[in-house]
Amino acid sequence: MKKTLAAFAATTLAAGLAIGAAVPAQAGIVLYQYSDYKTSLGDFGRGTSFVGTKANDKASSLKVSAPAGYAILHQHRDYVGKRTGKFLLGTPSLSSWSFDNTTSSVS
Ligand SMILES: [Ca+2]
Repeated sequence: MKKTLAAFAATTLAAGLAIGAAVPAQAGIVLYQYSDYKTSLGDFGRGTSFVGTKANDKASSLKVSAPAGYAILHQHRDYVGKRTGKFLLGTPSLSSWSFDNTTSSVS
């Protein structure tokens, strides 16, 4: 009985660590394809050197929450090109920041 419980705990812990290391449950920076937080493109974290082909140059709004703290959007991959300031909460309209359909990386 004791041995079984220990094995279960070890398995659960290993699985939790594996999931945590690979993809955080909540990265805290959700990009949306349209303004006013419509149609999620995914939840990204700071340190996203490329948002992926599906989301590239498509974001029109974003929401920032823990654990991200803030988000800076970049025009090109690897954090180069034009950039935004720090979004602490996000914005319903990236076009008002002249950054509509532009985001390729996030820091
Ligand atoms: Ca871009």
